[in-house]
Amino acid sequence: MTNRFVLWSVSEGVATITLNRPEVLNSCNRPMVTELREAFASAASDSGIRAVLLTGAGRAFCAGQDLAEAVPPAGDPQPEIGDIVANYNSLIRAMRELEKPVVCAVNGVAAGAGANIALACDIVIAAEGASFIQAFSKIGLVPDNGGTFFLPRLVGTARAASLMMLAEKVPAAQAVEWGMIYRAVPAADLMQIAGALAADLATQPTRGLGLIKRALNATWSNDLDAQLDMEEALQREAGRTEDYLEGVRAFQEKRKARFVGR
Ligand code: T3D
Repeated sequence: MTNRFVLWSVSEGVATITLNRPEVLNSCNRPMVTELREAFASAASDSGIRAVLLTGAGRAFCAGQDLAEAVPPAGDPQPEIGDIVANYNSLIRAMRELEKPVVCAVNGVAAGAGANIALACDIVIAAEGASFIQAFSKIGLVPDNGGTFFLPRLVGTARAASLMMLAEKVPAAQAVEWGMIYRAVPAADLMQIAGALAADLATQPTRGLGLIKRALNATWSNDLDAQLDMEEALQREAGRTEDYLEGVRAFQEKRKARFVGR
């Protein structure tokens, strides 16, 4: 994996992925999105990795698409931006298909694609000074990176439509109040709190957590019958894991469980 624009480190079962173009608020050029996707693929293929922590370097989480890359030199024809979006789509699919928990530590502004990359994570914790902006409409574009999927499901259509059409900044506290993210914490504590959460998740029953993620992915399109059938199938799978037996034994023996992630 080449690491020009994305930092990658692994410790105690947690892969920390850091967007690293702080001079342009970690806005995404194509190689950065490719590196990010590769990082999630590495997290998927390495059984030693049991949780992912995603954050940004510097004062921002991510300002979305690198607009310097998107706009052609004066006089050149209008660019075809479908390829840029297709690259993002592969990233969002990789994030949602990764059957391991992804914690996002939003350290500053998350705008455009950056906001929706955060919303594609499983548990989002933001610094109190961070904010979320569906910046797309300001430049004549449509929310992408799954924004039109995640946001209305998180906050309802009325709020989603307003945020997308007005491109208003949503401060972290309001994002919590609206159910867009999980927690807002003091900036100085963000990495400690998010890191401890990811580290704890990395000691939990990884297969079970992955199956929860699969069920949550499906619940937005399944009807009740289909979801009940899916729960039954997933529970059969979870019931065959070593971690299930260990969890029950630990309960019976009144001790802390030692989960191995399978
Ligand atoms: O090809 C396609 O476009 C399709 C894909 C689209 C997906 C998208 O994400 S579209 C949305 C793109 N993002 C935006 O429109 C957000 C643009 N940025 C902003 O609105 C503001 O920068 C922020 C609200 C995020 C933060 O404002 P502020 O005042 O804290 O910082 P700033 O001064 O605006 O930015 C600091 C530097 O970062 C500045 O560079 P400089 O002047 O110091 O050399 C600025 O140009 C640069 N920067 C910020 N955002 C981007 C960026 N450079 C390139 N691309 C950016 N998106």
